[in-house]
Order: sequence, then structure tokens, then C-alpha cells
Amino acid sequence: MKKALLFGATGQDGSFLAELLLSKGYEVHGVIRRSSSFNTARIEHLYQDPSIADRTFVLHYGDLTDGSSLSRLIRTVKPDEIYNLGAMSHVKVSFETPEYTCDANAMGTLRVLEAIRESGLLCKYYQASSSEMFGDSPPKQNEDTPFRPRSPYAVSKVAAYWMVKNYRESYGIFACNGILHNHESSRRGETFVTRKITKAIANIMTGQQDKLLLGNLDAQRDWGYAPEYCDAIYRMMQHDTPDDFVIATGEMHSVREFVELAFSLVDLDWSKYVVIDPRYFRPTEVDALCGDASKAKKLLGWEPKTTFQELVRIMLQHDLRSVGLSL
Ligand code: NAP
Ligand code: G4F
Repeated sequence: MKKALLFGATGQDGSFLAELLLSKGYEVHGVIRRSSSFNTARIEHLYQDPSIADRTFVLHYGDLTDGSSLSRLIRTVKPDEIYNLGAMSHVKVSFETPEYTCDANAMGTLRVLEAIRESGLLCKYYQASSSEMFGDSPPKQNEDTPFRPRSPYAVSKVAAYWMVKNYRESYGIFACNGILHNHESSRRGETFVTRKITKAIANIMTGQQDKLLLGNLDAQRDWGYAPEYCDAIYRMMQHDTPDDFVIATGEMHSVREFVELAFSLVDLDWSKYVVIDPRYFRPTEVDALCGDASKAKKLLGWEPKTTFQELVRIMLQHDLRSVGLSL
């Protein structure tokens, strides 16, 4: 039975990847952070009581800012594969907490890579790199597109990206960068724009909210469906050679288009509810992200399936159902 160690297990992608790895017969070790309130809602359905002798899903406390906890985890679990999805992942918040963002995202990656090197373990490593690293490099972005990061988050991810490449080249570690464009689902954090919109519509429909405050409606993103992107992550780690891959749908839509489509599905006029609030503008914005995933298609046989229209519907349906409504 293969063992996987998963940083970011409580996040959107971590929860889908844990499900995928368990379905493939892995023993999955998820790393969680201590929090004053529960942060395990996305993986509650996977929980296995510690009294189960041969349990396949085990949770450990750890933190990417705490190097000794990482070394200890790697020494004791002895994973075959490490997936580092842990990060301070909110671009706007990274402008407010730049030091912490770089510590967790950039130094955190270095700490895990060093712990692997020092352990002498032959284990594979996946790094959650991001299309945000492309910044204002015009679309379509592929593996050869220059990085022009526009936020502390993006800078931290560029540093981590190069660290992964350096450890691959210097020490022969099987280490991959998945450069994923935006991917969403019903488990998306509620402060990212897509989920903020679908949650707000559900609240508007039940009279719990009357306005939706948003920032830049003109920004364009390449939005895919998160479970399919976790399948791409897994494929990268099973490929013969460690490599870097862009994962994307190749289609770009503006925030305004997302808003229009989501509101139209419940027959509401979005312009009556959406208010532009400059508090949600970023000091520097990334205007247009759209990826070219032809390398992943060719070498991994990966292709996106869920369309933009289906994605909006999936997310909205979920949030409506949670308030007793349906499309
Ligand atoms: P997410 O929902 O925000 O999850 C982030 C995870 O990282 C959570 O489990 C979080 O724990 C954990 N984490 C945060 N700080 C940590 C620390 N100091 N030590 C250990 N764990 C920490 O993010 P996601 O959407 O699943 O994204 C997964 C990864 O892919 C992230 O690295 C993100 O930057 C990257 N990425 C995401 C996208 C996207 O569109 N979703 C695109 C490209 C790249 P808590 O639950 O305790 O906060
Ligand atoms: O949903 P967002 O916050 O996602 P963003 O900044 O693209 O970052 C996400 O995708 C990256 C991959 O490219 C990941 F690496 C990162 O971890 C994260 O998952 O914002 C999308 C766009 C932005 O242009 C933002 O300015 O929506 C715009 N926006 C407009 N109003 C808003 C809002 N974003 C948020 N979060 N909240 C608003 O009210």
C-alpha cells in the first residue's frame, strides 16, 4: 500500500485529492493546523477513528512554518509521495500579510524539500504552483511563459516553484510543479469570488442578504472544476519523469460574466444587487489568465471536461440546496 503525505488536507483541493488517493488504495496522512474552531469540515466524511487498527486516513498536526514538525512527520510517516497543497492561498490577503504568506508558501516549500533531502527518503514531491505566477504575462500562458508576479502571494509561489526545480536538478528528487489555473467547486473557500457570488445568490433568494459587494468585475480568469484538476495532480506524480505542467481549460471569462450567468440562472437582474466596493480592489491586479494545457494533454492524457456553464450551475445548485432551494 502506497503512503501519501498531504499538506493542505483541510482545503478545497486537499479534500478532493484525499478522496482520490483513498479510492486508489493509498494510506493517506493529512496534515492539519491547530485552530480555535474546527477547520476539518471538508474532510469530516473521510474521518477514521484512531482506534481503527488498519485505518487508511490519518491526521497529524503540523505547520509549514514549523520545520521540526515537517521533518518529524516525514521521518515517521515515510511517505512514497508528498503533496504540498498547503498555503496562504488568498491573493488579496497576501497584500495584508506578506511576511506570513512568504513564510508559509515559499519558506514552507523549502522546509519540506530540505526535510526530504535530509531524510534520504526516495519520495516524490508535488508543488501547488499557480497561474497567478504569470501575473501580467499575456494569455495564453504555458510552461514557457515568463513569470511576472503581481502580489506577495504570486512572488511566494514563484520562489517555491524555483526551489522545486532546483531540488530536482541538484539532488535528483522527483519533484513536480503543477501550474494550475483557477479551479472551483462547491467546496471553494467562501471569500474567493466565484463562491462569494453563488453563496450570495442563495442568501438573496432567502432574504438573508440584499447586496453583493464586489471589486473588479473586468478581471478575466480561466475557471475549471477542482476534482478534475486533482486528477491532473495525481497524473503528474505517476508520470515517468518529474516535470512541470500547466493545467487549464483554455477558456477565459470575466468576473462580470460569472455574475451575469449565475444571477440569470435564478432569473434575477444582477445589476440590482451588485455594488462595486473599492475595498475589494487589489493594489496590483492580474487582468487576464488563460492557460494552454496542451503539454498535459499530450504527456498525461489529461483534458478538462466540465464547462464554465456547468461549473457555475454546480456551485449555485449546491449553495441553493444548502438553503432548501434548487435550480
Ligand atoms: P485552500 O482551500 O485555501 O486550502 C489551503 C490549505 O492550506 C488549507 O488546508 C490550509 O489549512 C492549509 N494551510 C494554510 N496555511 C498553512 C500552514 N502554514 N501550514 C500548513 N497548512 C497550511 O486552497 P486550495 O484552493 O485548496 O488550493 C490548494 C493549493 O493550490 C494552495 O497552495 C493554492 O495556493 C494552490 N492553488 C490553488 C488554485 C485554485 O484555483 N484553487 C490555483 C492554483 C494554485 P486551514 O484549513 O487550516 O486554513
Ligand atoms: O477568486 P479570486 O480571489 O482568485 P484569484 O485572485 O484569481 O486567486 C485564486 O486563483 C489563483 C490561480 O490563478 C490561486 F493561485 C489562488 O490561490 C486563488 O485560488 O479573484 C479572482 C478575480 C480577481 O481578479 C479579483 O480582483 O476576481 C476579482 N474580484 C472581484 N471582486 C474579487 C472580488 N475577488 C474576491 N476574492 N472577492 C471579490 O469581492
